[in-house]
Amino acid sequence: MADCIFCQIINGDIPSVTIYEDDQVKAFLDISQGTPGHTLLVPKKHVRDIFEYDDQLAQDVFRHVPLIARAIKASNPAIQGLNIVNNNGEVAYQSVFHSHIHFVPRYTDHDDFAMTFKDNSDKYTNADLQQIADNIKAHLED
Ligand code: DGP
Repeated sequence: MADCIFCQIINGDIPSVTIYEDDQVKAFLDISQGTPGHTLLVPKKHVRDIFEYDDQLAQDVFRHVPLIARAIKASNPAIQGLNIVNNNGEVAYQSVFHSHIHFVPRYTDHDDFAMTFKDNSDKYTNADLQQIADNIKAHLED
């Protein structure tokens, strides 16, 4: 897509610092470097978000996740952990609408990345949870 910044990176029209590339994917440093080594893995095929993946694309992209994760971890002994994040939709903090997976190395529990969600477990009965699960299960074949 001509006006997609990640397509332009994939095509070499915009420079990026590449970590890995093959026919299906490219991994490059995120310009924001939320923490040092912050990397993005993107499919070369333009898809907006996870909802547009078919099985083949999922295999082509997600099979690279451990490879990239291990390389980042091995690159710096100060890395204690790694958050792997995939934002889908503006409400979920997606700002570039070419699907991508963030790899954010973690150095300490007060480095420059945070991810929190509220514990609402006291608001749900087992029946509520079962109903939610049944509803999701009913859509697995969609
Ligand atoms: P998200 O908010 O999940 O859509 O993440 C988009 C990321 O893309 C954000 O962390 C910054 C990164 N980014 C945006 N523009 C560029 C760019 O031109 N080059 C690189 N390397 N990264 C970019």
